[in-house]
Amino acid sequence: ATLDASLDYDVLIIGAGQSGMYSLYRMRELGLKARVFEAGSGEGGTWFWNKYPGARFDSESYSYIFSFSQELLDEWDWTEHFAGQPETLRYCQFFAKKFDLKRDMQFNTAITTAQWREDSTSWILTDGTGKSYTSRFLITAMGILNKPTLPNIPGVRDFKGPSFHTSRWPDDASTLNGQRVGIIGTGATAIQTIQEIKKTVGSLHVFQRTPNWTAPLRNSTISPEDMNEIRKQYPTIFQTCLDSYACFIHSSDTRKTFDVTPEEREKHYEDIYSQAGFSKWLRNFADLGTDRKANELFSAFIANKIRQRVNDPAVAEKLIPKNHGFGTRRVPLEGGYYEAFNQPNVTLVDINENPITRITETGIKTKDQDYEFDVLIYATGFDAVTGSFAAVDFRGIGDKSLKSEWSSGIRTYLGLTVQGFPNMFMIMGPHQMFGNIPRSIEYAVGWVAGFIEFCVKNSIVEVQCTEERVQEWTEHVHGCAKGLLSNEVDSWMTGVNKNVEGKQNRTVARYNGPAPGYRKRVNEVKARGYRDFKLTRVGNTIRL
Ligand code: NA7
Repeated sequence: ATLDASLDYDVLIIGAGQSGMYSLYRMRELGLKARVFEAGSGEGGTWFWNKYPGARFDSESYSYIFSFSQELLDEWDWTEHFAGQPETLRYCQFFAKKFDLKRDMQFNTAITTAQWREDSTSWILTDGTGKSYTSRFLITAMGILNKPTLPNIPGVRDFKGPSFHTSRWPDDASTLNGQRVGIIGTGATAIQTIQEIKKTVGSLHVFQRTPNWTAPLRNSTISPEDMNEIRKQYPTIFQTCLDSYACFIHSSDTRKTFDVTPEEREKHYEDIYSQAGFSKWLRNFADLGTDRKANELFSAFIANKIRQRVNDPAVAEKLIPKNHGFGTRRVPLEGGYYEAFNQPNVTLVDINENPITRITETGIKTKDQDYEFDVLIYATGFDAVTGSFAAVDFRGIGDKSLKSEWSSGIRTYLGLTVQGFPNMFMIMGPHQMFGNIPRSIEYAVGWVAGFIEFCVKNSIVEVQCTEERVQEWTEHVHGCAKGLLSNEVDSWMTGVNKNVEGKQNRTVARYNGPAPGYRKRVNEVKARGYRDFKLTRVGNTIRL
């Protein structure tokens, strides 16, 4: 039964990734009737789609999972400190199976419209086949990197051989044995792909527009004994994450770059460089992300490491970023990326020197040369954060479209709700805290579940954030971004994707403040009894 017999469900959830799965779990726990819609044919979201060779965590596996269920923690063993995609997808499947989630999930179902109905205070969603579904609440759990974008290069559809985006990797492409391969892009995805396929391709040409700062991941296996030790550490691991700036296991040094002697500084740089995972970025001196001179110093340190690893000095120089500093974009991690360029069959093509003029039937044409390939790979990223929202026609009060609401800038309250879109909650929405994603998901889903429970208990049928609070939140989010070097650089985190109309200029797409501060603010809204929202019982607006 539903809360309102005229509706199909209490809660509809878009997306069966980790956000959607956990949302379903929590809604069921409240005794609500919920349904998840997923465009893919299986659960897992990011880990379902991104099955390109080499896809893996850049964060420690045991810090990047759900923490809420002791049983789940007890029953799941990680085999690598930084798990590969197949293992993480198995984890997602294990989670779904353990809690029997799939009976309330509908796959191969892309939601195309979502319309608020004022008279019945409910949402109606339609899928690609025209079927519709109604509910009181709506949770968007669509992920921040799920709309792949192809490059805006003429002829992008002309290539006759197999060509695909990394997040749509065909099963039969496997590792591209002996093939002549071209890859466009040098982001985190391309770096993982290149260092894996370099082992089997016949030849590989890497088309680079902007080099990225990357450093060793230093992955290793986890023995069953090690796993038992890690399991004992889980409470500490999760607490460490919650206490840190962006919920990672690593926290920055309390010292600033110029507080220490050059010798001490060099020693710290070498220490963090030799450690696994994001240490180089997140255990760096406190001012890496805010002090230009400090940032230049560490960038120079990494540049030297790159020079030491790449045989051809001219290639090394091309692989060193010149226009942005270390850590001002999400730092990709690698294992053997730079060494790929020492292989005789791998070529770096700097497309600033030699621009691509078009994709042809047989390969890529640049200003100076025609390249022929058997396979073309687009590692060209995503219409991030807002892209998944743009793919659904969301309509709120007065038929207002979400697209138009955000056309002159993202505006939300807490990154969780949007003015004029009642009863809609966003998990990993724009202006929400998302550092370590599972930590952030667990928090956001927990908060939303608390709010929905409150509504059910108090017979509240409509909740809406107010213009005043949205204004305050938006200003707060922009304020948090001030002074960060990362906000002076084009990246998906600053809302830029040159392949997407309306995403040519930088904006603030995510919450840049510290995670504990974010949670404090959002917890306070709950503690105040959600009075910051306009709350409506059947027929009357209340201020509780
Ligand atoms: P990214 O980080 O957005 O990288 C996309 C790459 O594709 C990047 O090197 C782009 O160069 C390049 N690109 C995009 N369009 C073009 C065109 N038109 N021509 C040439 N090169 C192009 O996406 P990823 O998938 O690698 O990583 C996304 C996140 O996933 C990552 O941050 C992790 O959190 C996991 P550009 O830098 O724009 O010059």
